Amino acid sequence: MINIVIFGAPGSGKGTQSAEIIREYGYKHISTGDLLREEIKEGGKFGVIAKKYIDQGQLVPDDLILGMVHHIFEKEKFAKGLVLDGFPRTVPQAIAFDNLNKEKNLKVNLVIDLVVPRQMLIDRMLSRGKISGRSDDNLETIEQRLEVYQLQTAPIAEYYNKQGVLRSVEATGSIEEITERIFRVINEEIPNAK
Ligand code: B4P
Repeated sequence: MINIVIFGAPGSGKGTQSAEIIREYGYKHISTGDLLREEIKEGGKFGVIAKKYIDQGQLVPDDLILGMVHHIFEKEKFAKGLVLDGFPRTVPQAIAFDNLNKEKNLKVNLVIDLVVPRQMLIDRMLSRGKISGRSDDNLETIEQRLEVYQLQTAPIAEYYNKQGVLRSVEATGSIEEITERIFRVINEEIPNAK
């Protein structure tokens, strides 16, 4: 099974581009953000805890996320490939994910870092906020999410760079242009991606 991590700041287009990769390569999608929003909608104990963090622009604690991912990873173990969207988001999550992969003789094959200027990230999330009703797409929470990204998530790039699996992609322009750049990188780095 091939693991592709879609990495980047909030609003960089991770969800949008994951959908394109899945369509093209037939992989399964694991989006921790989507999973958390489903939990919130269901209104259980886990969702109530997650909402508190998300609404403040903070990350949900690692142990909760890892429990959730472990469960989904087991469920999808027969997939041809996985697109991990929004996970890992901290270095401890990246280390835990490496350990989970090692147990199964798997690895992270490629990490695609979507690079977008800060103001464009803010504009994208504000315009999504107008239609999505997402409680974290308002200016105050967006600024907090961007700060948390710099402090807790950005260091993962160096972690994967040391493993030699990180590739940056300029994620500005039309969705189609960005998708083309991403497919090119996948085909170069993983010749058996399909
Ligand atoms: P996510 O759902 O992952 O939210 P996100 O980082 O803001 O990215 P998202 O996928 O929504 O946006 P995208 O870049 O696709 O996480 C939400 C919260 O859940 C986190 O803040 C955190 O609290 C928690 N969480 C999730 N995973 C966690 C983890 N592993 N550990 C701890 N906590 C976790 O797209 C942004 C917008 O841009 C879209 O509206 C899209 O339409 C638009 N867009 C995309 N490409 C574009 C383009 N080329 N041009 C114009 N617009 C574009």
